[in-house]
Amino acid sequence: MRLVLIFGALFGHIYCRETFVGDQVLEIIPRNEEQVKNLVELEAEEHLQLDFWKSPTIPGEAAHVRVPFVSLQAVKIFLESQEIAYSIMIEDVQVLLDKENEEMLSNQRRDRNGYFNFGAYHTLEEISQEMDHLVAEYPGLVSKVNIGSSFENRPMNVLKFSTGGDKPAIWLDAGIHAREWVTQATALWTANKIAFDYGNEPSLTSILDTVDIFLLPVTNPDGYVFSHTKNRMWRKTRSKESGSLCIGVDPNRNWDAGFGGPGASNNPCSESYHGPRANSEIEVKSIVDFIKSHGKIKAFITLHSYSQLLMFPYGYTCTKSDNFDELDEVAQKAANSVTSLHGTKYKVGPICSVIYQASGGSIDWAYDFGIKYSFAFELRDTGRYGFLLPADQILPTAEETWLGLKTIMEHVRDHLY
Ligand code: 0X9
Ligand code: ZN
Repeated sequence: MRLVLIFGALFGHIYCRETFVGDQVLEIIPRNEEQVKNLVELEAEEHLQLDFWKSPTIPGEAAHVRVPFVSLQAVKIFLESQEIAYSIMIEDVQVLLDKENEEMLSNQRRDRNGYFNFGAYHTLEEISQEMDHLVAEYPGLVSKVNIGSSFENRPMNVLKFSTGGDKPAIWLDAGIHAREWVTQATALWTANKIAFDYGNEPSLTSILDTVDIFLLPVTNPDGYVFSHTKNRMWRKTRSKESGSLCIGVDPNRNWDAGFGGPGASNNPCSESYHGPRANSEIEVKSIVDFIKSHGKIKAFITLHSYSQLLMFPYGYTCTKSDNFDELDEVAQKAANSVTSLHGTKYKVGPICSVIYQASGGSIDWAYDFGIKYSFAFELRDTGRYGFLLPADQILPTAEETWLGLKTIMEHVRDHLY
């Protein structure tokens, strides 16, 4: 059996999976506007194949970039010639991937009793199975709602937590960006937590006695599968468009909120390509349709990684939202809840000031649609591992995030409108 697994791993590596041997992730800190401009220009150099994990913004703020081995020398020479300070965040991306793979192949993913290991990364199939298992285990509370299919025809299944009746609801999604693996894992842990705590933990119990919760753990299933089987760094959907060789759209630039504006690209090969039109991605459209037809969604929360941020609208504009003060207060309180468990520090604010102007994002759409409690989390870490967060951080991440989510949900419960 072991041998089969080892050969499977080797075969996967050599014949179909993209490797990142010698790729480094650099942390680059521009000192002044001139250096920011240089980095923005560097980001636009297509031939270098740079993967900006965190884009340059303002002087003093770090940018993170994965540099393919073949471009390393050129990039370092460029940075040194411009006297831009940088350090190596990840020495060799493939070393981390090998470790991750080894863990995925070992049998740590179910414990001795056959129970699902929430502290490991899982394939889409395993996640689906566990969702079914949860529905079977808590039939009076949890059900599965199919809201559509992905571009490659995979079902988009939402877990509905409801104590019955026609209640207002909270929406929670994860994994709209494929490679942000800690988010899908956190969502699944959260699903299990909600089911287990109902009737046992007073706060969650009172929340579910007042509102339903809809939880979509894998918003971008095609991308997630691709990130497991072909390219661990995949972010976008897997949709194809005639006239371009490049595949996929950034599903968090595809919502009908300032669509096509600043912070999105019209280049189909870009990692932040907004797509041919708003809602062109069936994954986005399916959520929009579901939320519109439900009619009583009062909060919209989305999980991303990484950077440890808790954000609210707007991203497409830098003007303040109507209930800015309330959102800021709730977010601050939720971030404090997150921090209370393991000391993980979060930054709080509107998308535009906390990261960058970014149009076509989900929470902006939700907010303008009338869902006034709209938040985006960026989970751990701040860059040591970035998207490649080791599996041993899944449980602490999920546990602390839950405290923040609960703080928001309590506020929603007490402020139904
Ligand atoms: O750029 C993004 O879409 C998010 N950052 S990530 O590194 N996870 O890709 C930021 C999400 C902010 N939300 C909106 N732009 N609505
Ligand atoms: Zn993301």
